[in-house]
Amino acid sequence: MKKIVLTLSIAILISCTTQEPSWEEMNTSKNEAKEAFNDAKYGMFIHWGLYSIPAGEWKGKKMEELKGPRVAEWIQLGAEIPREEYAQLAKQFNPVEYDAEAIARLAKKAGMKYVVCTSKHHDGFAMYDSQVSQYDIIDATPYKKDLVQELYEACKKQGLDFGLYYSHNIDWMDGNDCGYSELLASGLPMNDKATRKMGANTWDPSPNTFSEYLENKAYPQVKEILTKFPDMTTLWYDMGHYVTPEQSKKFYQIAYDLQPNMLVNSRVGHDLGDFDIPGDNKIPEDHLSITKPWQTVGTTNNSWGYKYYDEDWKSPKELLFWLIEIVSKGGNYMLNIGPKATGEVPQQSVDNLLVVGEWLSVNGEAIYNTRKWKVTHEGPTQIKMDGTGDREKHGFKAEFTHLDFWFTQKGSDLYAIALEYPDEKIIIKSLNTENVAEIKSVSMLGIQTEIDWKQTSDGLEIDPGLVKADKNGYALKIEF
Ligand code: FHN
Repeated sequence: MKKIVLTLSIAILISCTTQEPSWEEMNTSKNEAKEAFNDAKYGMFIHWGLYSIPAGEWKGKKMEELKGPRVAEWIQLGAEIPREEYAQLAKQFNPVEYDAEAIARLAKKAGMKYVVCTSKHHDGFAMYDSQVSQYDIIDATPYKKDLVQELYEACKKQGLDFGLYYSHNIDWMDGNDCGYSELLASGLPMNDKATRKMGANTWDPSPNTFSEYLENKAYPQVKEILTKFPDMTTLWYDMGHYVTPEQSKKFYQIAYDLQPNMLVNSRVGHDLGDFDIPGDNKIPEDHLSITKPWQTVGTTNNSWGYKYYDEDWKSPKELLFWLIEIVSKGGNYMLNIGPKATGEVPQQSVDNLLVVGEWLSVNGEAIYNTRKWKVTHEGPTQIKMDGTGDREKHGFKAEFTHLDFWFTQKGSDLYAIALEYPDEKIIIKSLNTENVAEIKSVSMLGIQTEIDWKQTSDGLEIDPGLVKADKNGYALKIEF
């Protein structure tokens, strides 16, 4: 009898101690990782896959003449390419010019602190060596090398943090209709994106069910990448419009079980992310309403995947604006490159990234490890960034003035960042004697020479004739 009671209590004890942690517990346990995420500020996103072969055109038709979004990685849906026909692209995928080390060096030189690469996008093709599916870089292409592994190692070598993108919900090869009909049948509420059936394979869905896809491909592949690539800092799920709360929880839990310190983005679904994504190419207007760490993801032109005719490159100045505006609002900016099918990174994106990197090598102190201040920006230039389509349609017409300043803070120091140099006396109004404490010193990052300044009830007055620290702008360090 005693033995039975003892066995029973041990069983109860084990079941209590092995009880799964709640989402709140898992999320809170990542607080240190969230601080590191908030410190990093700037990283590289890489969209690369079979879609870089058609590069935005299928059988003579460009993305704009096809269905769905205009971004090149959506070509399979856009042209409703049958699964087997699309899979033939793998036979041509041989990126002999791919140089993982050069990409990692580029990220480093560009001032980026981490890299996140697509391990599998919506087309369902794994860019790494997967044992779960033969629709992968090793089994299906002549390249036969694990290019994610190469990048992972190159990033480690450069001291860059590493993360992976995984399209968990949409998989045009194996994901049936992305769970649309199962979600409908479940009676669970649909979010408005899901009701639009957006992204579902309606032209040639795989014969298996969505649940089978989850069990046999998505969950195992997520486990696989997390096992193959240890110490990741972020796992980037995408377009989780049709996943149920239970499925989102499972995707989160798998991540936590294998890499407990890694952050999962909000697109896992159902508000279970550790950090938020306000939108693609979107800067939040009301950043104070975001309670989690957040990240804006952006393109260097208008497409994520390589699109041969997209020449609408964001200039270095525009990219600097995105970075500064986001960082002044407390966010993190992940900027994309879309390598060609050969592995080569489009030259214009390389050039523009490097110019931003030069600016950061002088002014990085005002960006990295900073936090938002009570004022994010002062000055006449008001720019709204409302998504990929919006930026593509309206272009970028802003002209910055020497009166535009963005602010960040670190400890008790404040930074005022400008994209234009003054040719007359300037007053930084937010730094007037009413608004801030007495200023002890003002210096320009990267410059040894003293600058003339005076703090009055109107603001911080700076005399013109500033030495140019970097041609694209400067940052003032203000000490109290
Ligand atoms: O559909 C994808 C798109 O192709 C790209 O991967 C972006 C990156 O944030 N995410 C989805 C659209 O939001």
